[in-house]
Amino acid sequence: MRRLATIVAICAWGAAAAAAAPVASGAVREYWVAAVPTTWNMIPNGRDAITGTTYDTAQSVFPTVVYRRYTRGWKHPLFNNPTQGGNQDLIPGPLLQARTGDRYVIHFKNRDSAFRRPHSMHFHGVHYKPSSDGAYVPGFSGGDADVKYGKTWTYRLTAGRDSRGVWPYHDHSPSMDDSIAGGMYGMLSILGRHEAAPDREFVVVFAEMGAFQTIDGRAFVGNTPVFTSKVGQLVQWDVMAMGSEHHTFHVHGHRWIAPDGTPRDTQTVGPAESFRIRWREEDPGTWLYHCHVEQHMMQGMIGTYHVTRA
Ligand SMILES: [Cu+2]
Repeated sequence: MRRLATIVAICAWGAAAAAAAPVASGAVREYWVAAVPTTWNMIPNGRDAITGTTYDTAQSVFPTVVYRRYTRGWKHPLFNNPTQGGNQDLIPGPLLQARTGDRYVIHFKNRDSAFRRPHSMHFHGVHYKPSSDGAYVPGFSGGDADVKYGKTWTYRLTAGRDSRGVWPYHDHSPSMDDSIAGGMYGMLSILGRHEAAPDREFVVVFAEMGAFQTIDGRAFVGNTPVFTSKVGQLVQWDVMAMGSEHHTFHVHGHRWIAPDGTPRDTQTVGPAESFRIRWREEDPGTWLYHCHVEQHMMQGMIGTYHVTRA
């Protein structure tokens, strides 16, 4: 069953990649997403590989609600992220890909049978009417912002010329505080109309979770995502932060060109800020990537990036 699910997920990602190819006029990107309960483990292997400190499940496991991608009609679950593109399952939510000029149609269902809280999806960086805002304003909001257990809502968004890049989405319902602390967030990834798609796309979400600092909901090397690429590939890092803290994205042995034309190897990112970084890979080896706020790194915000020769 697990193998079947993997194949279905891979096929879906193949289709998504093909759909992301440039077309003459804007395409409709239709996604099916649900809020689902899960029991999440931030440290599946129970240890910090760098210091040797061990953690038991009483410290690392908690019940929560997350976004999960589905096939049409919420029939079958899919992986949220591409293979080796980040933590594939549950946290963060589905990587919602499009190109400028496209329209998103995102069908959302609240399946939070554990807490039966209201939920929603609120998107940054795109154009929409108030009925697709997903943010709860007492006395003003409609069904978009307060989707009750068992109910659905369809969000309609447009990726404008000014939407190129990566953007957060997150729960903005009355239960948003609990939801965001529990991992209910994800990213939109929007390419330019005729822009080359990257060969590898990595999803990095910095967020505090209880006593730990996590990347894609995991803490410490061996638990956080292992990103992989080959020399010669165009790699793209989609980075964002959620919660209440600032983080410093850093990858060892690599540099990129900032918008002002200067080379960099760090970039700060605050709550709900996001950016993407690209380079043509030329440095084989196993490298660290991490938040360079030292305390955050020691509380789990660090992982490895593996580059093989072509
Ligand atoms: Cu940090």
